[in-house]
Amino acid sequence: MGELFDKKKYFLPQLIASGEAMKNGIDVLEPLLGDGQNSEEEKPAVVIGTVAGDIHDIGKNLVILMLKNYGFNVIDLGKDVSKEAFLNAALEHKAGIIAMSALMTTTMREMKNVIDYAKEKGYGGEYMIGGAVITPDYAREIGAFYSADAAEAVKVAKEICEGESR
Ligand code: B12
Repeated sequence: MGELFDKKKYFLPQLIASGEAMKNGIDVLEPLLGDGQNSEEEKPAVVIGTVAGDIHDIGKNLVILMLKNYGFNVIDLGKDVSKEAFLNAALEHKAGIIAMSALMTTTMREMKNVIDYAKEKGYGGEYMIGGAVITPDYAREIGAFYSADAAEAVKVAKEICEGESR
């Protein structure tokens, strides 16, 4: 869909329809994949959302699907999530990881705002970020772990739990 959009063969209505189709597909897959209860030891909670000003959520939803399937307790805050909402949910659920998605160059900066705000308020967990515009360098720069896709997100989340450093 992304490639056809870039080539101007598809337009916004098709993209919105693809987003809906993806969501419906995930709703079908999720119960079939189980809840990951049998997988290894108990994993910490992960609070996840698309940052403020950004409504792209297809990639984030794939990351959630994979993390849940590997036994993580994922709290999905949805899209256009404020820094206050990220922090409040992380504290409420005692989350070990705040995970953020951003698909636009304009909204990726919000990730740093969330991290600065959470640190200022004393949150001691880790951060994991992703989305098409995010690079490993940017993640390092703002003090977050990076993952390029949903499968790698599971690997990175496991490494965070095992106390690996960036
Ligand atoms: C689908 C889409 C939309 C849909 C979104 C539907 C939905 N429910 O998400 C709709 C039509 C709503 C949309 C709207 C807009 N879009 Co749009 N959209 C796209 C498109 C075509 C595909 C994005 C996508 O879903 N990819 C598929 C998923 C699976 O990939 P992904 O998100 O990258 O996720 C993977 C990884 O990145 C990673 N990942 C993602 N999140 C996270 C999070 C964590 C924690 C981790 C670890 C990993 C991770 O894992 C995922 C799975 O492997 C892209 C173009 C492109 N080629 O990427 C443009 C694109 C992102 N959109 C763009 C723009 C500009 C907009 C609009 C502003 C357009 C407009 N003028 O209104 C609005 C934005 C409104 C807003 N405020 O957010 C631009 C952004 C440009 C930029 N660089 O800043 C792009 C790049 C298109 C372009 N070439 O111009 N869009």
